[in-house]
Amino acid sequence: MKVALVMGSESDFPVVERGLKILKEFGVETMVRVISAHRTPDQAVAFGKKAADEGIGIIIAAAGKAAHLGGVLAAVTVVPVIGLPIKSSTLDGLDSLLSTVQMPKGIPVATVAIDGAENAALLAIEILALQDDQLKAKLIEYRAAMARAVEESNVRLQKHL
Ligand code: RP5
Repeated sequence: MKVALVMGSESDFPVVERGLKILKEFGVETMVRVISAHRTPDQAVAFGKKAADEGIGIIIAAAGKAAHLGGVLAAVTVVPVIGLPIKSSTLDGLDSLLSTVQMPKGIPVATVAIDGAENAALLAIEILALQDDQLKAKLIEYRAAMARAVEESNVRLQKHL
């Protein structure tokens, strides 16, 4: 199953790319699209409607400002949607966060932190890992490597004190 990373504008890509990198490191198949809920609404609905048939297992929807992309996609598919609010220049991403996370009951969008592309990717991998033992093993090793890095940083810091 692949993960689709959909963003409202090419200007979102520098953030989205951080998640894309992690998905690639884990060997997950991806597709990346620029589709806007406001500027190309027909394409957004069409993409959501055929997502399941195209073998998409999870959609990461990145958008900023009045960030309706995740909600629009989630409205037309039962493929899980992870919302990635992008930090906008005017309201520091609070607008994006609230318009992504505050979905009405019945249509969930699992929203990560503002600009939290890494966690969006890791959450997608965790969902896929429910049915993929190799991915699960990689996630466990990823966590262990993270813990080792923290311990090493602690040792480094102690030397300077
Ligand atoms: C949203 O508006 C996009 O997701 C982007 O975060 C924001 C600004 O888009 P651009 O004006 O940079 O294209 O639709």
